[in-house]
Amino acid sequence: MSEVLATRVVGNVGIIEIDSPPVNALSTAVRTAVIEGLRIHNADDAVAAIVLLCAGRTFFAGADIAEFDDLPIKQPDFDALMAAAESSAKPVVAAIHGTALGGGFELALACHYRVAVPSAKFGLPEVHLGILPGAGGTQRLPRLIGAAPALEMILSGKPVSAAKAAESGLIDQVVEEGKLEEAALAFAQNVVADGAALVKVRDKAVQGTVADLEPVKARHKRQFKGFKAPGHIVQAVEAAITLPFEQGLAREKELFGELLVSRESAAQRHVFFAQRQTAKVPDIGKDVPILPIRKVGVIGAGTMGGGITMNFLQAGIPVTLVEMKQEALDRGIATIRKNYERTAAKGRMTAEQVEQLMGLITPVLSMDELADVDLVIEAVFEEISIKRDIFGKLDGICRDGAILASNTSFLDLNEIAAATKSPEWVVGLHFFSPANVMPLLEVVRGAKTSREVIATVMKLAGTIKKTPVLAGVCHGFIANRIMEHLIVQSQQMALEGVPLRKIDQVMNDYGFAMGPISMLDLIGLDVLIHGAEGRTLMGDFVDAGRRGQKTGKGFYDYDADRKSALSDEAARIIADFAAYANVPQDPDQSDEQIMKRLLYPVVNEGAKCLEEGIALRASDIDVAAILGYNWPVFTGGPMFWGDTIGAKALLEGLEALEPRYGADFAPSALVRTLAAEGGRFTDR
Ligand code: 3H9
Repeated sequence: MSEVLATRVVGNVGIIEIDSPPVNALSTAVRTAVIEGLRIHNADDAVAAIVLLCAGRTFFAGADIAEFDDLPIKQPDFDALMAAAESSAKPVVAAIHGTALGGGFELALACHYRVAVPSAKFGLPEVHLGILPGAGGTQRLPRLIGAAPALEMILSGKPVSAAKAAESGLIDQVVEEGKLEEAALAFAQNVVADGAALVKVRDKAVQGTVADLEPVKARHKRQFKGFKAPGHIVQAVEAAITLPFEQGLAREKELFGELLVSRESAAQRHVFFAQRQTAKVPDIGKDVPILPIRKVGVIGAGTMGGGITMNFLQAGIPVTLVEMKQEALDRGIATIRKNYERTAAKGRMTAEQVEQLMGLITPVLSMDELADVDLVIEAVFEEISIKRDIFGKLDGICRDGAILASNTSFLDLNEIAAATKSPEWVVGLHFFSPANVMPLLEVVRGAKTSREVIATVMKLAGTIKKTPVLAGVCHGFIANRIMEHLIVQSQQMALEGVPLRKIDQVMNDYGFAMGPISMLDLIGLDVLIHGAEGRTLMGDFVDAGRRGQKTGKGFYDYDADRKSALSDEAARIIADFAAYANVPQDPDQSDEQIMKRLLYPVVNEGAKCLEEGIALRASDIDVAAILGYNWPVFTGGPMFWGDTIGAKALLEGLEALEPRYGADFAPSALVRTLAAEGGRFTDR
C-alpha cells in the first residue's frame, strides 16, 4: 500500500484515508492512492459502501499546483480519478473537514454523497490561478445548484461555509464537529440500508439558462479585464447548459488546457507560491523564539497611525495611541470610529463590535504611557531628526525587550536605530496607505536588528492579516524604491508634452487599474513632495492650490463624483515648468516607448535590489509590487514579467533608452549577467 493511503473496513463500510501533508493536494501519488483505495474496497465483498476522508488539517485542497509546471499531467489524471469515484459500483461518501477546494471539491462532487463538519469550507478558487475547474467542476456544479449560482461560485473563487453548502444542496448533511468519521460511517450505513443508491450528479438536469448568466457576468465585469480565465469559465458553464454531460466535459477540458498553458496562469501560479515564500527567512529557523505581542503602542494618530492602529484592534490587540495635542488625538480617534461605523452601516459589523474595537484603544498625550507595551510603532512625519528624537526617548521609556518599530517609508533605519542604546530591538514596519486596507507589510531589517525581532514581526504580520516582505535598508526599501521610477518617468514624459491621458492609458492597457498620473493625484501631490528640495513640478502644482483629488484638482480636475477632466491650468503649469527646466518637447512617443520608459527601469531597479541583497528573492519583489502598488497580478509582478520579456531584450531596451533618458536606464550588473547567461530573475 502507498505511503499516503490507509484502508480499513468498519462493519460493512470501507474507509479510504489519505494522508499527504500539508494540504492533501491531489498529486499523482494521491490520485493513484484514491483510485487504489476504491479498487480495494470494490473488490472486497464485505464492503457495501465507501467513505473517503483525509487525515491532517484538511480534505483535498485541490490539484498539486506545482505539477502544472510539468505538463502533461501524469496518469492517472483527473479524468481517471473522477471516473473511478463516480463509476464505483458501491456508493462513495466524501467525508469533509477543513477546505475542500478546486480538484478536491470536484472529487467530492464526483462522489455519490457528501457530508461535512460545520467548520468545513467548499470552493473553486481556480480563477485565482488563471485556470478553471478542469475536473468536471464546471459541469457538475451547475447540475447540483443551478447554472447562475454555480457561475457565481466559480467566478468569485470564494469558499462557502458548510451551512451554506447544505442549504444550496452542495452537501447532503452537516455532521457534528470532531465526529466526522463516525458520522460518515453512520451515513454510509444508512445509504446501504436504504438500497445503496448511486446518486450521480452528472445525471441531474441543469437548472437555468444561458440568459440567467448575464447578471452574474455583469457583477464580475471588472474581473475580466486582463484575465483570460473568467471568459473561459463563462463558456464552460454555458456548455453545461447547452451540451450533454460528456460533450460539456470535453469542452471544459479544452478550455482548461488553453488556460493552463497561458502566460496569465503561469504568472498567477507564480504569485501563489511567491506569497507563501515571503515569510521564509533563510537565517531564521524554527529555533528562533517568537516574542509575545500583547499590547502595542502607536505614535501618531494621523492617517498612517490611525490605519496601523486599526490592524491591531481587529486582531484583538490593545493599542495605546499617542499624540502630542488633544485636538489631533481626538481627530485621529474620531476617524477610526467613523471608519468602523461606516463598516457597521454596510452591515459588516455590529454596533456592539464597533464599541468593542474602540474599547481596545487607550488614547494618551505622552510617550511616557508606553512603558508596558511589547511593540511601539512610530508613524510620525518623515523627518529623520524627529524620528531620532522619538527613538532616543523611547529607549528610556519602554521596558527592555520591547520592539521599537518605525513606519518610515524612505529614511535610513540604521540612523534611527543609532539613536537608541539597543539597535537590535529596532525594526522597520512599513505599512502602505490606507494601512488598514493594503495587504503588504515591508519589514525592514536594520544592520543590527536581532533575529528574534525579525521572527516576531514576520509572524505578527500574519496575525494582522498582512503579507510580510523582508527588505534591507536603502532609500525606499523595495516597493517604493522600484516604483519611484514609474512616478519620475511619468512626470518627465508629461514635461516632454506627452498627453497625460496617454501616459495613464498605456498603464491601463498594461493592466494597472489606475495610471500613474491619476495615482499621483490620488495620493496627494503635497504628500509626495514632502522632503523634496528646490523647485519641482509637483511643488508648482501645490503652490497653485492643486494638491490632487482631495482638493478637486491636481494634474486633472475632478468633479463631485471624482471623475477626472483635463485642465488648462494644469497644462500651463506643466508647460511653464518644462520651459524653466529646459525640457525638450517630444509629445508623440509611441505606446511601446511609453511603456518601456515607465516599466523597464522598475525591473532594472528590482534587479539592483537583488544584487545588493535588499530583497531576499525576485518573487518577494513581485509580491511587494502587487500588494503594495496593485501591479497587475496576471503579469506575475515586475520580475516575473521581466523574465517573460527576457533579460537580453530588457538589456537592449535599457541600452537604447539610457543615452537619452539617463541614469534610470543604466542596466544593472544582474541584467547584464542574465542577458549573457540566459538566466531568469525568478530563479534568484
Ligand atoms: C485545481 O484544483 C485544478 C483542478 O480544477 C483541475 C485539475 C485538472 N498545491 O496556504 P498555506 C502548499 S487548482 C500545491 O500556507 P494555509 C503551500 O504552497 C488548485 N501546494 O496554508 C504551502 O507550502 P509551503 C485549487 C499547495 O493553512 C503549504 O501547502 N486549489 C497547494 O494558510 C501550506 O499552504 C487551490 O487553489 C496546492 N493546491 O491554507 C487551493 N495548496 O509550506 C490552494 C497549498 O512549502 N491552497 N499548498 O510554503 C490554499 O488556498 C491554502 O493553501 C489552504 C490552506 C486554504 C488549503
